[in-house]
Amino acid sequence: MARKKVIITCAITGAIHTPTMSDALPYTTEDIAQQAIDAADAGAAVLHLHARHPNDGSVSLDPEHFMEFLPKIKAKTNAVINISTGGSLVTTIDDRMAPAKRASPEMCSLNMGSMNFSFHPLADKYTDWKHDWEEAYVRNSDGYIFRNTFADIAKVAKELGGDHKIKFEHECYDVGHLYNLKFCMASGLFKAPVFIQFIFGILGGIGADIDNLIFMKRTADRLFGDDYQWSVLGAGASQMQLAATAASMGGNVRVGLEDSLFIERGKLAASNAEQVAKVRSIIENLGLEIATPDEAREMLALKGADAVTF
Ligand code: KMH
Ligand code: ZN
Repeated sequence: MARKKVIITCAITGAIHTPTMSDALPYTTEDIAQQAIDAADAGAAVLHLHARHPNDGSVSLDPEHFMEFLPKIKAKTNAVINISTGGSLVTTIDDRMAPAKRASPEMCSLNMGSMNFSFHPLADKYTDWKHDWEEAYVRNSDGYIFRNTFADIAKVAKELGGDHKIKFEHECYDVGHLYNLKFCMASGLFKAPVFIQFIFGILGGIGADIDNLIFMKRTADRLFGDDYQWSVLGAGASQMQLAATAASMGGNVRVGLEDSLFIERGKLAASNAEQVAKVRSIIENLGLEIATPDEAREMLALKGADAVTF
């Protein structure tokens, strides 16, 4: 049987890193749009997007900030747009869903459990912060709970999966999240095949070890059989190694400056596209092919680029 093609997702800016940490982290409308377009040109079939306040790079859940760059990206690429519903540790699920409700993209993220989600150790690495908000934002992440209760998950499933027909990137940061997903599927919230993002290396989630990837994959096989597709996101230094392992094991991969600011040990990436080009070359050197956006649409059974509202 022909090996499935590999879907590269690129997560362009996220809500963890701050402008001080890398000049390459995009936060203006133009930069987010251009880096997304370049990432798609480099081989990303799916673009996972958050918005930032264009003046200082702080995290924004304002749907209008998303609407400033989404049409620009759509005009220049055929990439699948995936909008985050997990962009804040401190606001309600309604606020987190607002951008996806406005844009009705083909995909959005759905975080599959409540957890500690902290990046406070990064705060000690920097002294000259570019913007006033950054240091407290990073330091205080040790005090927040990333809330994704069963009620929250059900709300997202109904409000975004229902009439909007949005397909979810089920973000699973630990083995228990796979069981949460299984429970939700049994309750009728999600239909097979689901698309699972195995996430490694977030402080609060499972560690970035290949043993853990194998364990997550075996657990998912046991729970979901053929009813799922999967991708791997290694946060920080593990990004490329876990992506290479995932591709070798038959999975899909996620890269991007949301997940790691680096291109190799000690060297900041110049752009999202640079990480996409690197992972693409790893995949192709393994003798595998990357999926185009239309192939990703077919593999994930997406509603289609014409059914979005941007
Ligand atoms: N930042 C990633 C580890 C979301 O946007 O919903 C997880 C993420 C969450 O992408
Ligand atoms: Zn995200």
